[in-house]
Parts: sequence; C-alpha cells; structure tokens
Amino acid sequence: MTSAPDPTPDAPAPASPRVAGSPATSEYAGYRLASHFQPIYSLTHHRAVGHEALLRATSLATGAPVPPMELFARFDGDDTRVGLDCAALLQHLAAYAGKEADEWLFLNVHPRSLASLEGPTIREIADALAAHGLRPGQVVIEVLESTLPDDAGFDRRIDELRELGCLVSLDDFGAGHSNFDRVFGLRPEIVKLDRSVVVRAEVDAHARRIASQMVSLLHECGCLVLMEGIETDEGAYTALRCDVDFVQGYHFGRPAPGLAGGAGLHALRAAWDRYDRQSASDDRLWQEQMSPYKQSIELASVLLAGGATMEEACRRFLSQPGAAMCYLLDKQGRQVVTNAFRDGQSHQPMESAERFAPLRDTRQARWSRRAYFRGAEAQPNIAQVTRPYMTLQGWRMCFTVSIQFDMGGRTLILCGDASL
Ligand code: G
Ligand code: MN
Repeated sequence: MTSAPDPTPDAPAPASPRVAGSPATSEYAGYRLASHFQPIYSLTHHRAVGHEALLRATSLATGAPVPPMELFARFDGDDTRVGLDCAALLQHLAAYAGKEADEWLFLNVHPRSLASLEGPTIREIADALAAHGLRPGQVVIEVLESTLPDDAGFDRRIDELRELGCLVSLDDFGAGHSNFDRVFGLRPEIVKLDRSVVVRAEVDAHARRIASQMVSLLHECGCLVLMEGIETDEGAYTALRCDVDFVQGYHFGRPAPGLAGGAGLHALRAAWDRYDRQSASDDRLWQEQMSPYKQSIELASVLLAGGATMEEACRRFLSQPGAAMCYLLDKQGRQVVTNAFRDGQSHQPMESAERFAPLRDTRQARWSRRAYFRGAEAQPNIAQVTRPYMTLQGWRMCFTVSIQFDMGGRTLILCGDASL
C-alpha cells in the first residue's frame, strides 16, 4: 500500500540534516528521522556484539510514518538519494553516540552514496565519528549485494573506509543472483546471509546442507557469517547447526529505539540448549541409518578377499534401500572389475542413461580424488561414509560407503553407492 506522494522530495535537499529538538531525531527534506537498533548476537560469545541501525521516518506535514523502503523510493533521484543516505548516516551516529563502546554499529549505505561526489568524503565520515565519540572500528558499513557497482570510485572509497578502520559487510547475500565474485571483489569482513537462506534451510534438509556448505565456503573466503531474519526456534537451531558466527532477527530482538542486547539472551540460551540436546542425536540418527550400509560393505570386502565374485560379495549391500551399485578400485582409483548393480543388472539404471550418455563409459576413469576414496585410504579396514553429493554416475544425489582392504597382497578400495 502506498500513501499519497509527499510533495517535499521535490524541494532541494539540504547537504546535511539539521538536528532539531531532541538529539535522538533529525529532520531532512520534510521528514523527521529517527533511529531504531536491532541487536546482532554472536552465537559463540553468547552475547550481543552489535546493532544494525534502521531508519524510521515520519512526514513533518502529516505526522504519518513512512516505511523506509518507501522513503528511499521517494528520493530515488541520484543526488537526493545520496542526501537522504547521508542524513540517515549522521542521524544514526548521533543517536548511537554514548552507547556501547565495545559493540559494532552496522550502517546501511547505498554504494552510490559512497562513490558519488555528493556523498560524504572520508574526512567527513571520520569527523562525524569523532564528533560523536565513536571509533571507526565500531562501524560496519553494510552494502547490499544487489547494488554493488563495477566502479573504481566505489572500490577506492571502500579501501579508504578500511584504512580509516571501519569494517565492510555484504548484505542480503544469497538472495536473487548471488555471486561469489562479489565476495572476492569486496572482500567483506562480514557476509550477511539473506533471510531466504534460513527460511529454506528450516524446512528442507538439502537446503540446510547447502547453507552449511555456503557458510564454510564464506569462512574459507576469509569472511565471518551472519544469518539474518531468524524468526523461529527452528531458525536459531539451524543457524547453530550451520556454524554461522552471528545471528539477527525477530526471534532474538526487534528493531527498537534503544539498545536491547540483553533481550535475546533467553532465545540464545534456548537455542544452545536445543543444540546440546539434539545435535548429537541428529548426528547419531544419520550414523544409525548408515550402519547397515557400512556393515554390508565390510562384509562384501571380507567375501571378496575370500574369493567371492563382486555380485556374490555385494548382494547384501545392494539389497539395502536406495543401494544402486558397487565398484572396486585400485590404489590409483581405477576400476579393477566390472561393477555390480542392484538386481544383478549389468548397466546403469535407465532413467539417466539417455541424457548422461557421454558419462556412461567409465573404463578409463580415476576416482582417487573423491572423498570416499581418501576417507577409506585414511582408515583402512573401517567402513567410511560420505556426505550426500552429486554422483557422476547417473546424475543423482547419493552417498558412498567405502572400505580399503587387502586381497591377496593387493590394496583395494570397495565402494557402494546409494541414493537418498
Ligand atoms: O537486509 P538488512 O540487513 O537491511 O535487514 C534489515 C531489515 O530486515 C530491517 O528492515 C528489519 O526490520 C528486517 N528484519 C529484521 N529481522 C527480521 C526478521 O526476523 N524477519 C523479517 N521478515 N524481517 C526482519
Ligand atoms: Mn542491512
């Protein structure tokens, strides 16, 4: 729903907000600006480590609140948008002044404001911070992933902000067209995962594994990871399971005029209690599900060593639900005998045969890079199981159970694939 357009955006925008009346609010081009702060928690430290400043505006003419998105849309001309961004930044610094010295203040800034000549210079930002008694290291500049420009001016400004001592955060990562190139380019200290990531991960085990892998990939890129938009107990547990560093969302605390870092501690404790109770049993459940597959691949290796054929040796493994095929590899990861398939088939299941026909012939294949191969090498004679992955043999998600064993003085690795 949109209210009638406010006539004031057409008025020339002042270069900086006039601080009127209470120091907690300011005025800009016909609007009263105020700041709300939403707490950000470190799951590991078990406490608030920062707040995100969020703009709240009311029309001076009507007294009606204007949602931030609508306000920014009203100022969507280049210069006026930069003016509003700048006013919001100064508003937040003024409202935050004198508050938590040991916490981060996350500030949303449009890249255009940082790159534009009308935007604040680094000197002005440094002066504004000093005027409010804030250290640059307290400030995290958030830029939306979707708005990142390919612009040398912007990149230079980011470098200057870092030199000043500020941190940089990539906001709404994982929404729409996410691109790791942006992570490589911006090198953010903190990546904020868009709410859509937790929403999907809460209800779907596959999405949860992807979220968890995304977190480790971002960690590997040198970023800390914040999960945004957590609204439920399930979301908080998901964040813990995915090993994210920081969380933010209504479940822990809503945006409010003051800092309310203590309010989410109860939710934090509840999430950790659930983690302590449930994560070990979630893992155990997976291990228990895997146990018959591991036992039957162990049995198959014993039977093979005793002279059985692949078909005989692997019969029990291949009778397990979802089991598809077994293959025997040498120390170079090359297949040494014909694969054994479920129901004694001598070929791959038909459903994938047509579209993935170019991958069908595996006679020259080398599988020694795979997790099942390396895992089995690392712990000989003990059955290993991989996490679910995409197999090249049949285009489906599977897990592989594997074991390294000796057969007549030769070291071999027996593997069994099963679909989920
Ligand atoms: O993406 P960004 O960092 O700008 O997120 C901040 C916005 O998200 C704010 O508008 C805030 O009110 C909103 N927000 C914060 N927590 C939640 C949440 O748990 N659920 C939803 N739907 N929105 C949230
Ligand atoms: Mn943000």
